[in-house]
Amino acid sequence: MNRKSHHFLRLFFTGMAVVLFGCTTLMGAPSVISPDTVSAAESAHVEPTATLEPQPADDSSSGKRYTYRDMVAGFLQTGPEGGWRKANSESFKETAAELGILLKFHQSNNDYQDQKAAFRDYIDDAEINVIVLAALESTGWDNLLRDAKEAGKVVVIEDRRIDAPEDLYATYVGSDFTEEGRKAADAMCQLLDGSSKKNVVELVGNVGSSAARYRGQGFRENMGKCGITITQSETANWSAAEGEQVMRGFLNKSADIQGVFAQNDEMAIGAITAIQDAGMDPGADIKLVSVDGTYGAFKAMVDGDLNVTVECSPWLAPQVFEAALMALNGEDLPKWIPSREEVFWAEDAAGIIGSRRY
Ligand code: GYE
Repeated sequence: MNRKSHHFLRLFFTGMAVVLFGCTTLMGAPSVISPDTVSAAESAHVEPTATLEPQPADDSSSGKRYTYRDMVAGFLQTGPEGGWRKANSESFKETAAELGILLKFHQSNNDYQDQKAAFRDYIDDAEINVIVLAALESTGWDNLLRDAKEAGKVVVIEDRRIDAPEDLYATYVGSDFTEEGRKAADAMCQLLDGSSKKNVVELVGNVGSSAARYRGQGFRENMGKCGITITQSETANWSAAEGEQVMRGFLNKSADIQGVFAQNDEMAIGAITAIQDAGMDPGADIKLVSVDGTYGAFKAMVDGDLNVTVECSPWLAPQVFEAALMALNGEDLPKWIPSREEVFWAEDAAGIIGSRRY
């Protein structure tokens, strides 16, 4: 499809977005870049929808002033992993349509080599001026980042941190995974308060990801406060099916388990099935703490099967696109723009579940 037809489609979808999404403006909302700026909409967990503000005229004498309509973003998504990932993808598709950004979307089916090959394709794609990466693995990106920089592309890392020189990308937009781990351990300490034993098993995300590494690190930093011991730990690759299978293995090895730390909600939901099949009461006999704050977790908390979920917001696209536009216009950016996280307890779930978007 040539650029003219792209342009027509973009105008059409943009017009539709203006009609469909009403007049609350992302552009008019306080900037989402500053980490402590939390709009009212965000605190209600409803993404501020964007419509098209009149863009600054391109009259700057000192070179081009980019607007969202000039942005062609190549988004490198990981692959299907459950509620969090689905919401993260929706955030980019919905926000790009609202802002009039031409979004090229690639999901790698959780195949690291595929994701790196797609990154190379985006570097070679002359239309693309912004590349957004949700990295499957935290290492191995330096050469691609260097080539992207030399090709004049803005790169924004979203969702998962990477280990690469900071000058090779504009910024990282995402969570403090270590703090999420600390919060999970603090919640488990509260849940096990008074218990004579505090044996906890850990369901780990995919081992190479920064989310898995730092959540585990944070949990271990704080679990000592109350004498928690991690007796078994194994990857279940973020999935409910593997979470169930690994939890069965844990229970077969020893039923002397007082808590489960699941590094995401999907794996916790799988573990709940395994605990029920073992004739035990999840949420009571065995306490469960997970991370993400997806709808499935709220449902499990309302059902009394999950005790706590530590939020990790997937609605990152507004912050990502705003940072990318600033980078296109040569504006300075912090090297990390944190997303906003809360901790949700089962006793509050019924009153919140109705307002959750994912
Ligand atoms: O916690 C998990 C998803 O990278 C923060 O990836 C994300 C994690 C999230 O599979 O559910």
